[in-house]
Amino acid sequence: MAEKDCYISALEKKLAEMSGIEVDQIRKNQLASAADEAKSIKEMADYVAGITVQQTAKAAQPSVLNPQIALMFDHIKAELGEEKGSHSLPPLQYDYAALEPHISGMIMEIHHTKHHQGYINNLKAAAAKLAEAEVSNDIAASNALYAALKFNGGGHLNHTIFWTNMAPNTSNGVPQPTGELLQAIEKDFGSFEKFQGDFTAASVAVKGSGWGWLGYCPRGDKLRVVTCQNQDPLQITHGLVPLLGLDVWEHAYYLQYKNLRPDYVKAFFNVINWENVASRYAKAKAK
Ligand code: MN3
Repeated sequence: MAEKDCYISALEKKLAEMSGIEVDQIRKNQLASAADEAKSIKEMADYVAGITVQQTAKAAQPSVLNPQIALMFDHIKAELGEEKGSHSLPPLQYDYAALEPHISGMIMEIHHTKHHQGYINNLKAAAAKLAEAEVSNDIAASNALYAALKFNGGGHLNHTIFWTNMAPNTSNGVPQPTGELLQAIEKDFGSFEKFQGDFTAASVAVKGSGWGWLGYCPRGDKLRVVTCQNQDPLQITHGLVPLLGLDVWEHAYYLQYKNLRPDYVKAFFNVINWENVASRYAKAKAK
């Protein structure tokens, strides 16, 4: 962890040197406390545009490319089948209004067509810059792009998983997991209700903007509930395979639930697609 922090702070310093953007401003662009996603997306677009690729190696070049850049694109390819730089908005498997009354059609439409699309636009811009940096063998500029690749690549990945984690509720009650997934939940959390409590508490408690997750730990063969800030991708952040994610950025619920995040998290449980979660679990376990 400390090594990672050290690496990040070295990157920030390098980026500040190269781009003329102050470290504080760079941190701000990591959007630790941003609540307004649209504004964040615009800021990130400016941030990517502000990075200049050097044609000649004027500054001392770091010799190591941040390996998380390749990992980010590997995870996107595994989820969406997309090659680096060629990304598009995946269609939903249900109508925007199909999750009502739990999540309104207006939220779903804006969230999908504006917010998710915004991440994709920025990811493509960042990937194009990365390709330029690779051609010039400008490792510093490549590494400097990681914040933007993580934020927008993470946004693309997280939202893609999130849409598939939900489905219209065809019953009257709260849908429940079954089979091996249910057994694993009971083994690792005690009961489904206990899991629901843990997931809810963690998601509600995310400070500012972020995500609540149920993830699979391959090393311990264990399910875990964790949270991520901003659009940080679960696998890169915690080493867990994402099974079930909940967007708790305010834009995901404000139009319907105002500031009542707990009500939104409760409503989410009515539209969880446990079949999708179970198939992700089976795939993760089989690896
Ligand atoms: Mn969102």
